[in-house]
Amino acid sequence: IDARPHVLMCGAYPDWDLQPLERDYVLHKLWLAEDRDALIAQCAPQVRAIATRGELGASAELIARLPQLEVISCYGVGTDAIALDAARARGIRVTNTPDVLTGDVADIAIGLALATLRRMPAAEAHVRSGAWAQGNFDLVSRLYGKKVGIAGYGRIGQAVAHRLSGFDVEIATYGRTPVAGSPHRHIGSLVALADWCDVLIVTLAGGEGTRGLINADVLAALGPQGWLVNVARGSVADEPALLEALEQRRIAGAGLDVFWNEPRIDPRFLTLDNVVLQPHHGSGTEETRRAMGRLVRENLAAHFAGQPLLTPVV
Ligand code: 8YV
Repeated sequence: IDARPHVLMCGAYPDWDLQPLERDYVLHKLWLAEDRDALIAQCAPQVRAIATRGELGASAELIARLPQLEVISCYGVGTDAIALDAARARGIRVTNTPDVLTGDVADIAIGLALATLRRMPAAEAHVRSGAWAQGNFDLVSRLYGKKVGIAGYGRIGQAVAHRLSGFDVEIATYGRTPVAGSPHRHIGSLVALADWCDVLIVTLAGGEGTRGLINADVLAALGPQGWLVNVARGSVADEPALLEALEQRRIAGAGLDVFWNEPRIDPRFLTLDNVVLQPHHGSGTEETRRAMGRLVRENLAAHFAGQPLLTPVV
């Protein structure tokens, strides 16, 4: 008989992860199912693990339908889309992929800040379209010399600050708790940070505790000369307020990797010329995705071998 544990996969993984997973587990691929409900009902009696992705998570309803569930392994550091309380209540373990993606997400924050202030995508379009021969591109804004506020000063926020320390910018930070030994000024409210800075980089964790924190007041404090970069979760911004501020130029512009309703984002973003948009790709390098996949597999393997989990959340 086939002794491999059954795993419900909520989203696609690259082939280099799928192949070893296929070998070690019986996989039920929810993202390929025409009738998701039927697939869940059919595999529920066997499923002992969920393999999911940061943006897909695992709902309380899904967890409730899987009576044999023991472990949820998340391909991503953010577990805000996983019903952690429901898992905790049943003693279901949860793992994520911290650290291996920190550098990449910090890199994309810097890249978005530069691309947005320097308007690099629009400038490139100017070259590609041949318009350059008819005239020079508009003058843009510089990053260096500016005041940068970092909202969310955990692993990723600290990596952003580390990278920025070579950029001749002033840095201040906001986080739940001031980080001991930080060389940067801590500002105790988001409105005060937005008021102080020219560029606000958001690396806050997602979830109910941070929902809508980047609201109309914060955007008003950032002001018409202020820029927003969000590499955290779409949910941390009040997106209607953000769209309005961008459309009415009440902030200068935004570099965004995350949105409400990904991947079907609000089409109003697509018509703005003061934004640079990325497809939730902060961790999307081959090097990091390989490391994330390895961690997902190693956590599952550790669980089924009765070994300590590598990166437990619950
Ligand atoms: C990924 C992420 O895009 O780590 C996270 O929390 O959002 C990203 O790394 C995602 O989890 C991959 O599906």
